[in-house]
Amino acid sequence: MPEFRPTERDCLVVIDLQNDFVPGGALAVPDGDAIVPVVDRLLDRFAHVIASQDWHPAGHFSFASAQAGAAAYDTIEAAYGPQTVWPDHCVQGTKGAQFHPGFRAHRAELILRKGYRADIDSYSAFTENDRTTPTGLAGYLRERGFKRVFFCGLATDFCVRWSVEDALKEGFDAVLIEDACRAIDLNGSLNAALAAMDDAGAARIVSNAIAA
Ligand code: VGL
Ligand code: ZN
Repeated sequence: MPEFRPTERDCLVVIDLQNDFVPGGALAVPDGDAIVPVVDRLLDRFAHVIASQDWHPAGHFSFASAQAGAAAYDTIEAAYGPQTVWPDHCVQGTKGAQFHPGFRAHRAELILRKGYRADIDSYSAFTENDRTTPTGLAGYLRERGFKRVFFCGLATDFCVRWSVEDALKEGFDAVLIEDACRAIDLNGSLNAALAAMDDAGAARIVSNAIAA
């Protein structure tokens, strides 16, 4: 039985469903493309959809290639604290930064780009990794009158997790649609992310719980 019937106060946020995050891409999330048909069904269940797009300038400081002596997935010390460094990915204007071709991104009312500042990464769609610079999404959602935000996309343990936690901090109800997400899972980061989202007060559901 569907438990969730989206209303005008609900929106679906699709996090970073981009070519570089699926198998074959520069920062492939294992099985990341498996969510494409699940997200596609979700798009028909929500009147309001927002998409985030990881959008880095070439040579972004979160790329291991920009940090002498660092390898991908190492942790470096940024001005604002520890930061994982990644393979070059989602460079502005490249194919890897484009949405997955199976994602009907034209359903999105807003495309929120993030990670475009040369020296700050942004996992969350709300607040950059310095934890102080806002992206503007909270204000947008409030002005639109949304109360509850449903999250899907890539990756569960980084950009989805940080977005869910920030949505709650900003006073929205947050719902993680678990089967519409996949994780990178670095050193147990998936279990840590699920526990953190639970503790923060997020609901966790499967996509079939949402009424068609
Ligand atoms: C992401 C690492 C770096 C994500 C983005 O979308 O989860 N992860 N940039
Ligand atoms: Zn990134």
